[in-house]
Amino acid sequence: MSQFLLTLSRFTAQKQAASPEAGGGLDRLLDQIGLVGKLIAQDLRRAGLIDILGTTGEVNIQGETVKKLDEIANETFLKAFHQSEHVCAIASEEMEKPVLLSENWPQAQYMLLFDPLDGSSNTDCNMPLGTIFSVVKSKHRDQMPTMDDLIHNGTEQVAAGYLLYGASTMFVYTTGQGVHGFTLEPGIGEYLLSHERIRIPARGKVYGVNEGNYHKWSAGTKKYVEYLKVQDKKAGKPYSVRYSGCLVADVHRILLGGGIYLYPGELDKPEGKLRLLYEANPLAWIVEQAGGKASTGVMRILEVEAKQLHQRVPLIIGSANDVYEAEEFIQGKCES
Ligand code: FDP
Repeated sequence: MSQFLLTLSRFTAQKQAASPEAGGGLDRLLDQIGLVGKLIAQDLRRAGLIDILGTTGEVNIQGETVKKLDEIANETFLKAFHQSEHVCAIASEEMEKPVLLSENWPQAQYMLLFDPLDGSSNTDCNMPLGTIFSVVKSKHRDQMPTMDDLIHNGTEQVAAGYLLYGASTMFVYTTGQGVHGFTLEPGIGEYLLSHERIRIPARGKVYGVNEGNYHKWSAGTKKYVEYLKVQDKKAGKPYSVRYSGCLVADVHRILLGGGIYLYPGELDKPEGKLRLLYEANPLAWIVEQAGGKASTGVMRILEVEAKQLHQRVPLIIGSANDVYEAEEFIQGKCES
């Protein structure tokens, strides 16, 4: 816990002042995402008491059943960013196409991509959920961005982060100057700095993967996961499994304590399940900024060429030594 009482808005304003080259308004944009997070957290807290659990009966662009809370969280983002000074375009997991906010142009130069409610299978059983966001700057100063401008590589992000709705609500972000975590103090409705300059251990003792998919994996992925279970006290094995079904919660655990999260490609689905632009890229930047590593198994996530808004990518993320080792297995360079 930080020694000082520092709110998210004061902290981001101080960071912004220290690096004016980042461009104005990023601090206010992060603050607005924090507000969205408070509203979503409030809905989640009351979800069992009002009629917002279950599905809407619709299927989203990903072919997934839309939960009522997915839709509510997405709407909250739309309301918070329409007619605002913050962003000129937004894209979401829940929307087939981006929304261009010409009314905010030219004042707003940033574009926001997000997964409004990550881990939505957890909604109906009071388990952790998250929101993931990625911010990029519009390339053109003198013209409104087009829909294609939202498709960018991870190295172009200017801010990235997530909200974790667990026992407490946390806001974790990076703008390329380390990773900082804030915990929502519900009594006063403020995020207070609780985890300054998070560093991920170089190696951990935990792995997170949906092992029900074992028979769909490549031989290298199978061998790696088997290797983590070998009885070898000196090497710190076997590792423990921790998998909540919420990417944000699983990566957050690893960010703080070390280890590895995998959502690998599968034999008949080599692209994996997770989305590059608003899931893998922001989490990859966060983990790299904390000293960890994020890979597809064969290359750095942040360098994957973005071709489509809802592009999927395999994700192997966590402690640098663990991810390096996983890559060796996946690439067939290591047998045991
Ligand atoms: P969900 O589809 O429930 O929104 O974002 C995708 C995601 O959740 C991640 O949060 C989670 O880690 C993963 O999918 C869970 O997928 P499996 O059910 O296939 O394990």
